[in-house]
Amino acid sequence: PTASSDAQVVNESIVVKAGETFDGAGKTFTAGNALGDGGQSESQKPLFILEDGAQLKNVVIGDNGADGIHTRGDAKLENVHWTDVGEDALTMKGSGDVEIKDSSAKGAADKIFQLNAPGSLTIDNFQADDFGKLVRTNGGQQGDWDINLNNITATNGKHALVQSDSSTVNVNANNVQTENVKGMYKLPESASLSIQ
Ligand code: DGU
Ligand code: CA
Ligand code: CA
Ligand code: CA
Ligand code: CA
Repeated sequence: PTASSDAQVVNESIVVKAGETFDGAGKTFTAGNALGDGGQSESQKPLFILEDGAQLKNVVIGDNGADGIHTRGDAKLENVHWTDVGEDALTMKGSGDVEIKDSSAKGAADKIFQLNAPGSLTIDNFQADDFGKLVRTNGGQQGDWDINLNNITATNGKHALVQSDSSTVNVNANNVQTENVKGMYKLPESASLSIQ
């Protein structure tokens, strides 16, 4: 999908409360200046904050992506499309299991998924185009992360598909198709990587 011109401008992060579901019905949400400009400044705010157990579906994040989506625990996303990722697309801020399916992201100068708290990230049926890294665990940090990539198409990646500094990271890749992705898996020697 492309961003629609009648986008809802978000100037205050939308909080999806614990255990609740936010269904955007296919609408486009774009960040207003109060959240940031969609560039690489680290001080930007997210359009959505997903509390523990929240679900987000049928949402297009439009052409100011600011700091995207923050998760605070377990979360499920379905049919979520970033048309021009801002500083990053989604950050795990609290530990939990995050599942993303039937979704896409493009235009990420740097990272798409930033994992700052331990847990699992499971992605199924996802298209990534024009990005720095698809998945990055927090730079220089150790943590137990399980990263599961299923049915992924990734094109035009500048740095890596998955990059981690954690010696205990586990990466499982099942049907990952790439074209012009540089670096692929940048992991410590002791990490576990399984490619099917
Ligand atoms: O370098 O935490 O890029 O959450 C360490 C920092 C950095 C984060 C991250 C983010 O990794 O600011 O956007
Ligand atoms: Ca960042
Ligand atoms: Ca961008
Ligand atoms: Ca960020
Ligand atoms: Ca960055």
